[in-house]
Amino acid sequence: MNDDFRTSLAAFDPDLHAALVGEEHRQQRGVELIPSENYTYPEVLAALGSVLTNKYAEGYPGRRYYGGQEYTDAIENLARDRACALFRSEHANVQPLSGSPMNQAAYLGLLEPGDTVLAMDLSHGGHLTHGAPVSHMGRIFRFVRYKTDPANAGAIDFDELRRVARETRPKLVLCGYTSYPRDFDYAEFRGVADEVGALAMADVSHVGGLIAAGVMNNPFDAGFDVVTTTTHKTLRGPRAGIVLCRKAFAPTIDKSVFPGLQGGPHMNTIAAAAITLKKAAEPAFREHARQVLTNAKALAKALLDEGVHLVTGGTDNHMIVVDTAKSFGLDGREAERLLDEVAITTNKQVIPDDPRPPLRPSGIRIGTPAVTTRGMGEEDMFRLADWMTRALRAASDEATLPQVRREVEAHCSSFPVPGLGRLPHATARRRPRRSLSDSVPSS
Ligand code: DSN
Repeated sequence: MNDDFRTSLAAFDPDLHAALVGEEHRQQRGVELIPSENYTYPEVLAALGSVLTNKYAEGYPGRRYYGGQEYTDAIENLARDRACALFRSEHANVQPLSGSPMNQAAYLGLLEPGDTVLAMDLSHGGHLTHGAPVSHMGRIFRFVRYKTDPANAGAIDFDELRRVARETRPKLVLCGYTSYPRDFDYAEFRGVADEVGALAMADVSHVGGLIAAGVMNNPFDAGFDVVTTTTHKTLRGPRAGIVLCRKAFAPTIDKSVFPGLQGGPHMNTIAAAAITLKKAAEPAFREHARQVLTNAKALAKALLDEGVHLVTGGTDNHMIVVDTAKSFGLDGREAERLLDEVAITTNKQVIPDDPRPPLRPSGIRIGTPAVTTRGMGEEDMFRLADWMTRALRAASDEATLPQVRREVEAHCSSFPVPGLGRLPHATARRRPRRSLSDSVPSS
């Protein structure tokens, strides 16, 4: 926010201004460990706040339903070309407004209502849009499940997956996750899809940035048909989605996104995504992605050294799933709350075959993209593990939590948040007591 805008907003809408400044302070003051969050680039913030938000651009470059598209066409083409180059894809649709519509557009384009989809079990890491019964997709399509194998360090149980595929003959084999700390062998999935005549689709939203940087496996290298990714997680961009696909599926996917599911694309967001994709092609981004993985391994090791139980016993990506029930005798909601008290933001998370309900699950999910973006390294991960374990062991200990919070906030003051300049004083009275996420499942 520039200073002129701050002054005029503060005068016009002091309540909104106070909340916005409060959020800026919250982001600066504490540690962000939610694995799907990140700090975007100042250039992205500028594009999101640009005049592109004024423009309607239904359709696609060269065939729009409104005039005045000479610049929007150029912007969307840049985003599409950069996405294709980065992910080695033959086609990209950059219009999905976020992750859920992105996956919905892919399913609705590729499938008929009632078709069977083989996807990851939700408690083993699958996403709501991968067919949770509470999602509309779960009502439209028939989702059948594969799981991970705890006895084999959380690897996908391909014997079981193949058996379910042979029995149910899915039209689509979907891989991807929102809470799984390992990489995938995409060729194994492709092999199963081929055997039963199914399409192969991957939702790589969590690891899109790591794949773009070449530090994790790319499903297109295994011949996948469709790959979806959000742009705001490891990619560090605006909140949006991209559907990537082989050329043969391009007309189907494009028709499904627009006019099938959405209206006017958000051209300010597409411009921000184009900037993000250019950044992701730079050598510095590859270094950043490597550090995200190094930090995740360091944090996992430090927690393991403290005797903490991690789902799958570690991590190969940016994410760690902590079994807080087994480690600290705390459900995920209580663990999330205690960590909030010390300015470390995490989210409660179900673990494989969790006996507890989603609002009081057995674990939390943490990840290293945001802290790495902020410049933290392995040494800082050891500090983080120490603060987390002290807070989670302190429970109702009055003295420990404020002490840990002071240490966290003092440390964070040396790591500026990208895009935040000099901050005005926050208005403490405006701080809400609890987050709305209490009433919504965490994926
Ligand atoms: N809500 C996202 C996440 O946190 O992983 C996925 O949609």
